Amino acid sequence: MSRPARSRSMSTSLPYKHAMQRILTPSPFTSMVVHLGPVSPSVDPAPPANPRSDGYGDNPRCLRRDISNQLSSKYARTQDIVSLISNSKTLASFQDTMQGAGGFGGGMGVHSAGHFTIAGDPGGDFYTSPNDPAFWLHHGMIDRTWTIWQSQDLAARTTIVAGGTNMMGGGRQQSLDDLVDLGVVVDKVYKIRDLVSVVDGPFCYVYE
Ligand SMILES: [Cu+2]
Repeated sequence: MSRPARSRSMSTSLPYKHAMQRILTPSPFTSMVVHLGPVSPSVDPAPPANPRSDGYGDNPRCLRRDISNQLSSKYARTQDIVSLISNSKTLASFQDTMQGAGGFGGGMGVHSAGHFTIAGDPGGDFYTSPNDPAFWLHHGMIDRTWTIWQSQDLAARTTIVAGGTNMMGGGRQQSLDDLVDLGVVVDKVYKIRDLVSVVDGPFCYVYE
């Protein structure tokens, strides 16, 4: 659900250029080493090229972030999240608003803004951004936001999908019977309908 708009953002010149790139200041991740990628780096200076063309080679380097509140203070405020949840009457509009599908001219969605608030390497690389631990905090909030939206009309909103089948947008309309194959990450191949509830199927969690 989250990938297409992000890709669109990554392939477009950013309206904001951060002034500094830094190694992390003291924190649990100060010495964290990143291994995969880069595939589509967005930082300057760019990390060294990966020894393999697919980005899967070992390429040890320091985790870097390029944190700024420029985007989060405009597009990822509490009021933006409240508006997203309250004003999205369909899943398609929820997704498009969350992604900022209108492009930079119409502002950013909370999803894109969160990613560019972290930025850096690998956080600013579409293909390897999950290797920054902060990615999971951001996507946990994305999931929480979706779950709150879903709970506003639970029965109806756990039996729907919207959007096309291509990761970059487009493709034929998705179906609840389309398959989700996560490759080496998960052995089982699920249907989307198995994954649209946080308490049924393989998931069992709620947000407080
Ligand atoms: Cu994301």
